Amino acid sequence: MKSLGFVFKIVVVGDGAVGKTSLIKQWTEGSFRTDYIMTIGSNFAVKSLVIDDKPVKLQIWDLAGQPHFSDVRVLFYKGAMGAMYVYDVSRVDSYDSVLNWDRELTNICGQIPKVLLANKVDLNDQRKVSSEMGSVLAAKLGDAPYFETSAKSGVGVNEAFEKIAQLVYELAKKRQPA
Ligand code: G3D
Ligand code: MG
Repeated sequence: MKSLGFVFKIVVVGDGAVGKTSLIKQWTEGSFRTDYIMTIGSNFAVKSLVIDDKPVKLQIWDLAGQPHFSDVRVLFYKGAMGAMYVYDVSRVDSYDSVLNWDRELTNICGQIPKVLLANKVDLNDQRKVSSEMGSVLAAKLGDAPYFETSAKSGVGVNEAFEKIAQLVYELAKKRQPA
């Protein structure tokens, strides 16, 4: 089969202000293109990387203020091959929301690879959600890989994006005829 490379749609999901846009910016800095899709009210960024010596393009969709369970939300999720769930370690409510986000996404996408990001770990003295709580949630998400990140310092950010790319790649490879 001719190798055209892969394009993967990845959605970044979580409550407002947890750092989704900042994480995407941090990861794609210097090597990205963003497009705004007006009908969906979302930005997406594209970044190329190489996995297994193969060119892979990640199309990262950034959830903005779309209302829950609306038609545009469905369009946002549709075709996603991987998901990054983000919460803010200084806000327990954003941690509690993750399972709701997972329910909403799973309704539309079924089971797809996911990773969990505990963001803003640079805010040490304001931290309310422990690493243990993070691990418990990751287990509930079907043993999703768990990362502690800071979009501010950059800690953990590459690792999280590379992990979701790897997971989606492995699944796509399995599904593609040799
Ligand atoms: P969202 O896209 O999930 O809504 P944003 O979140 O990326 O817009 O971030 C919301 C606010 O949190 C921003 O602050 C941003 O700078 C800040 N932020 C994001 N990630 C981190 C982080 O890892 N550490 C710290 N300390 N702050 C972070 P402002 O003040 O610009 O609204
Ligand atoms: Mg945003």
